[in-house]
Amino acid sequence: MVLACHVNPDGDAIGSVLAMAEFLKNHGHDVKMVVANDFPGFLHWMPGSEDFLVFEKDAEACKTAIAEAECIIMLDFNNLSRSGILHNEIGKTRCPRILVDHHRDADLCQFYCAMTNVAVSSASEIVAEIILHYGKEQLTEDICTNLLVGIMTDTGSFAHSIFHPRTFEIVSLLVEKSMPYTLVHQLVYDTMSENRLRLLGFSINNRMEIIEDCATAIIALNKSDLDKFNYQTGDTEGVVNFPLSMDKIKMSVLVTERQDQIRFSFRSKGDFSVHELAQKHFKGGGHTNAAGGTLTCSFDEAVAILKSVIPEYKDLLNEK
Ligand SMILES: [Mn+2]
Repeated sequence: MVLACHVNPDGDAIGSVLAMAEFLKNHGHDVKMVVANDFPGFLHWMPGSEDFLVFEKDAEACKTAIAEAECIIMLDFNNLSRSGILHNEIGKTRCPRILVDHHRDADLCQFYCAMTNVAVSSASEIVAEIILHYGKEQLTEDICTNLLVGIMTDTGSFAHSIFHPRTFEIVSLLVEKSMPYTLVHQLVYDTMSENRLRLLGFSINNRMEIIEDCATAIIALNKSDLDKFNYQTGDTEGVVNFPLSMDKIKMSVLVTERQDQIRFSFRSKGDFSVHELAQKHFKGGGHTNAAGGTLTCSFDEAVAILKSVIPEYKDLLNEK
């Protein structure tokens, strides 16, 4: 059995896969975990994460695992295209694919079976429900720690994306057995390099632009900005959230220049759907308040396209 998560994995992707993998192993299954590229350093401590097969580092092992799988479970993404370079390998297989996800607009044709719910905090929350279905005693310390990371990171430490009290009930079951919550929080959030913190300061001070009449903030970082701070994977994680802490801002967008594409990260408050905007204009999507997208064009063109799209949403962005 192969468990896969999306390219550029975050805490929820890694946490949900690790927890599901351990649960299945505890029930005698042979499980391999695959991901397209490495995950950020602040997730490397997560129990079991050293067993991930990373395509970027070991393509052959990933290809073999996927080719031999009798079943592939995809967690925290809902379209094969989000699995990055794994896309081709998974696409070649004929085994059943199972989806466990919380993003909007799943392409259900790609799956044999789908557990998808957009009204939960995270894929980790769905995995917790699946495991709890078999009983509380199935929760081990490592399962709890990994699921806690997933829920904590996808909700910004329980600040958003919580749609019902059940999330807190699950979290309370997890913290009973997990590593101490304050330690988990510290291991994820208090691990910045000096460069990363300075990049955050630079992003806000030097690269944040406010579009007043659209209640929007844009932070655009080109390759030389990132190089200046010796950018490492994950260093821009969370940067997009800061502008939303301003009262007057309803949408925040981070644009970053990557090797062969321009990446967009969108966040919003309230009912304004960045999912729809990202889907319509930036070949992406995600959730109502958090979405991503990419364009393959120059950095300047990408920023220009963004700035031409935003005014279309002026009325919605100004709704109280
Ligand atoms: Mn997620």
